[in-house]
Amino acid sequence: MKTLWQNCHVASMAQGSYSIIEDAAIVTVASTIEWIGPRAELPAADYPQVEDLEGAWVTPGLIDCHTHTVFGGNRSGEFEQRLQGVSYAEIAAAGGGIASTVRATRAASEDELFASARQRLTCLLRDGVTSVEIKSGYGLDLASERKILKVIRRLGEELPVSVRGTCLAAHALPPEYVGRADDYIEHICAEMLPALAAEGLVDAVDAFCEYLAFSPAQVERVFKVAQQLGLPVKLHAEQLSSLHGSSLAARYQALSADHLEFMTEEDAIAMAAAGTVAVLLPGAFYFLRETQLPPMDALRKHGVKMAIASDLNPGTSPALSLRLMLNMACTLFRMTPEEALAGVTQHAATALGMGATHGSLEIGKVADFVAWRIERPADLAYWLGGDLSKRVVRHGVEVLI
Ligand code: DI6
Ligand code: FE
Repeated sequence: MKTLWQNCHVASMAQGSYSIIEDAAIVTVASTIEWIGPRAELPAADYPQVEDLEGAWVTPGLIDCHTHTVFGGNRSGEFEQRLQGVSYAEIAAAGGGIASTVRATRAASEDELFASARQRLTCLLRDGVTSVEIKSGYGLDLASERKILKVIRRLGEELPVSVRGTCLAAHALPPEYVGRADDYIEHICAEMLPALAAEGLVDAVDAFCEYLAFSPAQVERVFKVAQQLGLPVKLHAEQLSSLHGSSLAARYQALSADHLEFMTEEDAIAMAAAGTVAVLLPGAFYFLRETQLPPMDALRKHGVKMAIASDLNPGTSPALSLRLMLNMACTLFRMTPEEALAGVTQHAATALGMGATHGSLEIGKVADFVAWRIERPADLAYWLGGDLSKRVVRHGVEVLI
């Protein structure tokens, strides 16, 4: 089916800038953009279907490149405790924190996990998201990680969104392995990753490199196995302290290193050279009331591509709106609305290894786009959440969410 979409302005986000086309037209054939440009230059042809976008601004479909959408329970009770002065570390020591989500996730059936994750993912989709990455990491044993990764695959089959599944088995130490972190890493490397990869459940491998999680040496063992399995890697790095996990990630040609508040200029240089995207997560920064900003000047100076994501998770970023993250990236991290939008389109696509097909509106790319009833692109970072009026097109077909 060939469709002409017209009466719109486009922020194509090609090369990571607005790249505005005023009074634009887009021609889609099946799921691909066959032509895009100023309407005055539209090739004369027979267009069997014409859609009037009524002056909307069209952007690429938004891409949330870092989420932990699938988990059991939630931690709003801990949120109340923290507001009364109990620290994250104290809560964790009392069996709360990630461990409580692991218990709830292990206890939940696949259908229960699917139902709760679908609700959260639907919130993201209503905000214009057409691609999302979802990590495992609240199972921490083979059967539970498999259960989560299967739910992630099913979300991609049943909802109108492209889903990438990342194995984050190295997220935290499961209770069975307390005091034996190296043994757990060995279990991940020898059993979990090979089995889950063989079942086709893993698109990328992630780990949490932090003094309260896994060391760079332990992460490197996981990366080596990922490499042998032909899987790209990503890393939670420099969120709470500087262990130079981002430089390690760069050495393994990681798609991205994420969080990064405590990274150094040397880390930025290594990431730029490797093409590793910096995924910034303002929701977690905000929710934990952090004060150390990512080194924005160093990232810009060395040309590291910056993405923005929700980090949707029950402990540190219960964020159900990617557009709200755009606002936070601007207000908290001093990004420009243009940088922020590039961070949830072109650079987010690159952070998922989808940059060649997604993230910008160009001839030959996948026809995932949103037609927003806004006055200018900066509106997307300006409004604090809310359900902006929009039409969402995925694979060339309008989706109703
Ligand atoms: N970094 C985070 O902020 C979350 N995971 C991670 O690697 C914390 C997840 C949680 O508290 O449940
Ligand atoms: Fe995360």
